[in-house]
Amino acid sequence: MCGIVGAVRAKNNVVDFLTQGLARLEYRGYDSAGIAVKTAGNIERVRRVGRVKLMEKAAQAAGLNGLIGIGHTRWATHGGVTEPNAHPHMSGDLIAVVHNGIIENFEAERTRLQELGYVFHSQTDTEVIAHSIHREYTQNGNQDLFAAVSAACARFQGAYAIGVIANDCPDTLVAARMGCPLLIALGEDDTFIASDVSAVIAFTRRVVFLEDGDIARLSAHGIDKLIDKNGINTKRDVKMSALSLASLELGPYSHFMQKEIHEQPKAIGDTAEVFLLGGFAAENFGEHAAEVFQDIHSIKILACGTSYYAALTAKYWLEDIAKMPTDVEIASEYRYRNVIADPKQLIITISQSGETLDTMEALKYAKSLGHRHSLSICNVMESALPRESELVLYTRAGAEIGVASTKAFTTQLVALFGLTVTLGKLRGLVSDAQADDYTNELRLLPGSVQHVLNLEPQIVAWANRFAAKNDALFLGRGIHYPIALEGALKLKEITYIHAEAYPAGELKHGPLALVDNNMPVVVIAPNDSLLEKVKANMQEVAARGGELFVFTDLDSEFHESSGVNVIRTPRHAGILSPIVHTIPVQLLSYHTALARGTDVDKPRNLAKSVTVE
Ligand code: HGA
Repeated sequence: MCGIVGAVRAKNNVVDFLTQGLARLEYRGYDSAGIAVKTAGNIERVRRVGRVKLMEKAAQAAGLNGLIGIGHTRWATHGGVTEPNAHPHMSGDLIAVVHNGIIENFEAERTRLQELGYVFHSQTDTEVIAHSIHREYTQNGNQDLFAAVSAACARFQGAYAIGVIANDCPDTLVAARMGCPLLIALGEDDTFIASDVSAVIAFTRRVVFLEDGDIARLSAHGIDKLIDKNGINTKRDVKMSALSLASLELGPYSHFMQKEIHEQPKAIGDTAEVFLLGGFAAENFGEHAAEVFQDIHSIKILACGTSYYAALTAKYWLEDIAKMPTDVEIASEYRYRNVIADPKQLIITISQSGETLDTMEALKYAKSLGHRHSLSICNVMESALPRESELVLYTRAGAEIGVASTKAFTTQLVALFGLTVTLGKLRGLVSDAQADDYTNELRLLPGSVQHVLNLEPQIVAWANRFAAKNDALFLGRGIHYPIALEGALKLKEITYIHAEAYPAGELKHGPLALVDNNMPVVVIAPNDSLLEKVKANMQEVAARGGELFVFTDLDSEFHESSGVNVIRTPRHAGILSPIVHTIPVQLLSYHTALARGTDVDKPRNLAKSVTVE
């Protein structure tokens, strides 16, 4: 959440990089955008409420030009969505700052700085960063910007990634990271900072990922100084990013969400390839994974949002196939609970970005309690969670830009299924013949997903009817209950229709009271052992005038009738059925959002990569 960029260049105007970079990072926050550039005169700032495009036009009209600058696209945490609250924030005309994160002790800092005579112009926590650096910088005459940022950072509690420039220091950009992502990118005569690699990839592929506590001083020629959390001079490896520019472009699609839904056969196939080529081998998860997997007797999965639903689905597989007791918990709840730690319980964290702060803090908490083993399932290389974990499996979904997660979810499921079979084999519960069957299921999966994508026209027809509704219920049973939860979440996120999901058997214990002819009820009802139970639950809805929208399989004998609409997937996908049945609920939400005219890729109040608590 919140995207930050910055650049110090030897020859070229920074404005084109700042605006292009912010456009790439807009999925991280889109309340307001702004840049600050050291021009031939002072630092000049352009900020606008709304999208980067608006701000870019204003920057062009103002003719901003300079070799050093910073930029920001905001997802507000402290203070409303207003221009005075938009970043960059300044202290006088001397210091300009962009910030991603939350300064938890900002009230005490603000009081201290006000007592020193500083006047605040915004409601943000970020403004204390600007004034605090100003104070350190000017205390003994303008000194060293790097030292001032270090001294100021020592005062802050909370999470931040910041970029700082000073009016009288036109060759130096200072960057600091604590808990929020930040990287440095090295060009020929340019040095950049950005929240993620998508912002810089059009300029350079050479990147340095900062670690928590790092503070760096940058010039156009690279990193002049870098200290770690202990204040020790350090060096970080330069990595070549493999991210493709094409993966960041829309191509023939109207929305990133649409593109990402349709990329699923490939993303799933790419992720499954880990197990198709490497077998269900422990080494897929790290060099010492076999020892770790032998040393555990249960699993706890910590995650948020869509990743949490992937975890709930995996619980069924892990307990059924690998007989591994599995607990699933929302990361932001876990971290504030008195937990009884178990060193033989493997902690798994799941996060698309690998930077989700709640999940990260939950992992740190688990480790502090004495959990010895951890595994992360993430989609972004070099992100924070894998770095903090003993083992990792990267999903190969490619860049996911749409705020509502789609291909990240289904590839997480593939990874979790691969983990299940791997553990099952190691524990002697999955024979070679069974493993071969699972391999075949994985091989067929991209094709099954493609077949469901081909059902899109039928789903569009349903979506047009959903568009007029205010509420919806999603039902599933067993391993398809988490898919009902994911369907309801997708609908809420991008259509703003109030949606809830229940295990179908739970309907009569309360939510049935909501059912009338205005309440569409979506049922995930594949042909599995619970089908007859689900059918009985559907009768309860039909008897009360509710309209049913049933996603089922070819062979499960449902008949369309008044109040019962049916879409069939072409084949029952067996153990991987939850993955296949995710696709229709994604398409239903996407097309309902189109029919309602909402902003599919940038739904209100949300942003991707949740790096604040
Ligand atoms: N706290 C700052 C930055 C918010 C942020 O990083 N969101 O992801 C603000 O509210 O402006």
